[in-house]
This record gives sequence, C-alpha cells and structure tokens, in this order.
Amino acid sequence: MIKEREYRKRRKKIAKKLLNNSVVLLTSAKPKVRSNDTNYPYRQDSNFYYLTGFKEDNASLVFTKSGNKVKTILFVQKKDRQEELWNGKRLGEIEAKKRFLVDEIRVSSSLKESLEELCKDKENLYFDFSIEAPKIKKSLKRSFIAHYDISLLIKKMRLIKSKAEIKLIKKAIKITKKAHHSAMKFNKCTKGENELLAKIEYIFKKNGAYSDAYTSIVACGDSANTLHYIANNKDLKAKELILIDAGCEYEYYASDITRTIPTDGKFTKAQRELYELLLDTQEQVIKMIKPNILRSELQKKAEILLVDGMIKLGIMRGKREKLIKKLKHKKYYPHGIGHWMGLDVHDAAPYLDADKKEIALRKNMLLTIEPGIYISKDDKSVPKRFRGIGIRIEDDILVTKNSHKNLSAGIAKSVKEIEAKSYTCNSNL
Ligand SMILES: [Mn+2]
Repeated sequence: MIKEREYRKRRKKIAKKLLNNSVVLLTSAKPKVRSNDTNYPYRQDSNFYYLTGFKEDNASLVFTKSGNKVKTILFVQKKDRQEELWNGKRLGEIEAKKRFLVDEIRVSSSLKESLEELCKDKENLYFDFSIEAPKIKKSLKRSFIAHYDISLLIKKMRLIKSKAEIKLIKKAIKITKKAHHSAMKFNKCTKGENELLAKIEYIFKKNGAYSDAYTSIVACGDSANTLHYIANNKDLKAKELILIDAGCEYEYYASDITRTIPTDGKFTKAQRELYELLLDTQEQVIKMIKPNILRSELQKKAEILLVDGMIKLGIMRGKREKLIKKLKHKKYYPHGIGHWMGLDVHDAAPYLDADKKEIALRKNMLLTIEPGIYISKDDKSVPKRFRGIGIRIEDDILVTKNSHKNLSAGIAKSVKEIEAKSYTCNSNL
C-alpha cells in the first residue's frame, strides 16, 4: 500500500512547480454509463489517484498558492444513507479528515461556491485540459490571466516510480505469472480461447486483482495477426500457437505480459524457429536497458535482429539496411518495442521532453519490451510453414542504477520451460 505521506510528498512536489498566485483544480473520473441506468465499473482517474489515493467518485482536489503559501483542499462526497444503500459506503468528511494529510476537507456539494472564494485574486488556473476544459471555463465567472494543463506536471512525475509503486507492480506481475502458468498448463485440455481467458481471469480475481489492466487477448493461430484481437471466441486448433497478452491490475497498478504457447504443449519446427528468433531478439534488447539508453535505440536493435533473422528463414529477401529503410519489416513487426507502464498499462507519462527530444531511460522508470512477428495465413510471399503464425513476447522491465531488472523473469518463456509446463490430459482439442 502507498502511505498517505507519499501522496502528500507528491502534492508538495507539484506545488513547488506551480507559478505564484495559482489555483489548481483536479477532479475525480466521471462514472461511465454502460446502458440506461447501469454503469461500467468505476475506476478513479489515474492522475487524481496519483495525488490523492482516493477511489471515490465526485471528489476534487484544489491547491491554492500565494507566495510560498500552499493550501490543499480535498472535496469529498457527503455521507448519504440512501445512496450508500445502493452504491456502497462513502468515506465522508469526518473520516476523510482523519485519513488524508491535506490542509482542509470540504464536501463536494460546496465546490462551486468554494472555487469562487479560492480563486479570488489568483492569476493562473491549472486543470486537466483533457477532461475539464469546457466545464471549468463555463462554471467560473471570472477569467484568469493564464491557463495551464496540470496533467503535464503529474504525468512527468509518474515517469519515475517510487519503492511503494514498484512493490505494487511486482505484486500485479506475481498474480499475472500464476495466470500465465495456468494457461500453459491447461492449454491441451481447453476447448476455446474464451475458456482459457476464463482461467486467466479466475486467477486474477482469486488473488485479489479485481480487474485486468486492459482487455486480454487470447488469440489462437491466425487470430494473433490481428494486433488488438479481443473477441477471444474461437476454438483452439491443434498445432497452432496461442498468443496470450494478459495482465492484471492490482491496487491501481498494471502488469502487462505476453506469452505465446503451443496448443499441443509442443512447438512445431516452424513455430520453434520463429519463436526462438523472437525470444533471442527480446532478450538482446532487454540486455541493453540501462540509464541513458533511448527507446529508439531499443527499437532499432529489435528491427535489425528481426530482419536478419527473417532473411535467414527466407521470410524476407534483400539487404537488411535497404529493407529497414523502406520499412519492409513493418509488414511483420508493425508496432513499437514497448511503452511506459504504471498506473495505466500504457502509462500516460511523456516520451519527449519540453524540447521535443526523446526522454532517455533513468533509474526507476518502468517499461515493457514486446517485439512481435506476425505472418498472415494469406501471405503467399512467405514459406508456407510460417503462415498463420503470430508471436509476441512481452516482459516488464525496471531500469536500475546501472542496469535493469526484468520483473517478469519468473514467467516461463523458453521453449523448454513452456513445453515443460504443459499438463498431459486426455481431452482432445
Ligand atoms: Mn504492452
């Protein structure tokens, strides 16, 4: 768990970056309607959560800054017996005062009039442009000299993970590891992609991760060549590979893991050749990770290794430099090498600095490394034995002082490890 002191430390850090004579308004995520009077499960906005650790809806965080004086006020929902009967317990302002290390707690219903008072004499208004712009401008009667996007400051802070954050991510990965190992074990006695997915989600929930960090992908055979295949509803077929991209969210922190496993528990020769090329690529890229390396260098390395390998296997023809220059490899490896991960699976931290230069890796940044090879079943330019194979291998990597740590290294990945996990059962596919 992240302690209240840590949230206060984050708020103090943000406050230091604010201009004098400022007000900051951050609001909780709005509930999303699924249909009629039924909502999707509520999830707090990641930036709001980062500064408060508060999971309730209809809440706001306000900072005021004049000179060196900063005041933080958290607005929370009033206790309401009727509302709580239907929608669950609320903390309420009395308990909120005990818990949060903010200067003041007020009730959400007073936000509008409070803002009029708090904004008096202030010149600068900070808020999250992506969610609040039109509403804020309308609701505040007075105008400010300048508006700033507070989310940019928060997202930048989110690049570097604290000890407590890393601990939660490790826990999420630990649960996800169990889920992937269960899929490896039961692949032979599972009928459909949906059934395998259910096994994975069962493990997530059973272990206290009540949500996935993104919609899982369980894609057998050619389905894996649709990058965002989330239908997960086809039967598993013998002698095919299953690409499983699934990671749970634990206490708001993501894990993001992909493994590709054979339906029969054993790779065919062609599958193995492609798999080992990709695995070697992924491992070599991971080896490069240390402070000051750029993501684009990792991308380049992956492209070189994959193109060399694909030329060797007769999938691509020509000279490596020319093929890469003409982006020919994009047909088989169309996506990036990886992304930041944290409160969001694709963590909303920036990739470029203020000068539009690429941000280099630093200690306690966390990113995924996930090269892939996708060969459509209809691609006549590729030797037949490789058609209809899609493979991705993805791990979650923490940048350390001089090197890196693969936080998901414990999840079976080599051909030998994956084949050894497969459980023998009598049910035919
Ligand atoms: Mn990913």
